[in-house]
Amino acid sequence: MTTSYFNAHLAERDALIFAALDGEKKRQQSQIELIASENTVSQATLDALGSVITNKSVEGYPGRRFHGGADFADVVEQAVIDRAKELFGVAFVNAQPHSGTQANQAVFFAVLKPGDTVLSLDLAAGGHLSHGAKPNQSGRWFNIVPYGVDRESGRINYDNVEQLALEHQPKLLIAGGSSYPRAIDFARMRQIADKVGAIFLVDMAHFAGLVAAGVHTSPVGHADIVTCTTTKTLRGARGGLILTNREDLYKKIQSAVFPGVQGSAHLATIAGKAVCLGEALTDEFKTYGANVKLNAQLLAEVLQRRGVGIVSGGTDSHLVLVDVSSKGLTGQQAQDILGAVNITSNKNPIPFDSAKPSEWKGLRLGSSAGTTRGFGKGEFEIIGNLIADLFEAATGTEEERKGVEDRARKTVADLCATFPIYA
Ligand code: DSN
Repeated sequence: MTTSYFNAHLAERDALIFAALDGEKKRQQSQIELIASENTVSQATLDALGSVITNKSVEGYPGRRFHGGADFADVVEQAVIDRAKELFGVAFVNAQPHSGTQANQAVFFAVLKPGDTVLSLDLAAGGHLSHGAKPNQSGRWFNIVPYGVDRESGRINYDNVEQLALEHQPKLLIAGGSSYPRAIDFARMRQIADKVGAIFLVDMAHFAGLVAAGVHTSPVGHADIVTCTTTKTLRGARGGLILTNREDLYKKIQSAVFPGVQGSAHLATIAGKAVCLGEALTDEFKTYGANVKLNAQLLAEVLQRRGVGIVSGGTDSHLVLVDVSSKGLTGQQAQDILGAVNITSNKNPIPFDSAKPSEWKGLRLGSSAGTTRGFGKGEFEIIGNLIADLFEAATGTEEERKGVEDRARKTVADLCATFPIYA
């Protein structure tokens, strides 16, 4: 093998991929990221993700591997386990799920049989694909009973959840999702699970970083099992974790992840998870988490003040679900309007929305990535007003629309230049 194989960097070896990754870096540097599931990882996390440990195959768990040469792999995976235990105050951790969806799939594999009943938040009400959406394996292989939210308040109606649980006797009750902006009453959900003997799973993928920072109620102590991703508010590598205090469930989860639904561990990702969990244990991260929540609340307030509908009237997390039909728009139109001025967001269903994505009325926004680059109160006030201006101009004259768009593009460019990333 020539030395260039080991030493030449991407720019020299693969022009197509180098250009795409360079373009992506520039895109992230020059756009305001408001997608609620995204964040911007540290250079230290990037270093771990791009490290030589990607070459190593390991099956099994630290100290009990099927492959030799696993000493350093064990150090890395054990660091994730120890740090997650400390961060979330749990007894047992599985560090290997490739993503939040695989974490949930492993939980299903550990505690259910095909055909068993699961009670989970409906996708349109803020749930997640892997909690029983029809096209997902969870929705195909299990009997899913969805619960929703109140039409008026946009919040979970716990009496309704209890009624459904009593009627359908689920084996698994799930709380959490991808676009439910409000705090969940974990204690009440625990009571409901206990009434019917269900296992209680909380998927805190979106708000795990806020739990870590101490600005969101922790599901640990209420749930039998907690899953999460290490991306999103936890601001780390793209992967999953499973946490529990129950040794009986831990044993089932261990064999459900490997060899149940996964093979060899992705060690570079696991190294990235370790780095971000180490960062999340610092005081700096606690301040970050508090700011993420304050910034999301401010964004919701500004938009509401400007007559933009906010589902549930606000947020208790990093996530703001906007009803853009309040400004005569669809979610897709709103996403495109913001995209045209370099603000990234995603269309989303809102409760009781159409099943067709092209008709969705929602736009999901999040404050995690903006807060990471240093945006505070002043910047989120500007961003909220910019969004409202753009929505209003969309139904104005061509000249008005162009004027607002030009100003917005300049403001976005100025904000990104003032708060650079990976400079
Ligand atoms: N669950 C998806 C989301 O919330 O956007 C991806 O993480």
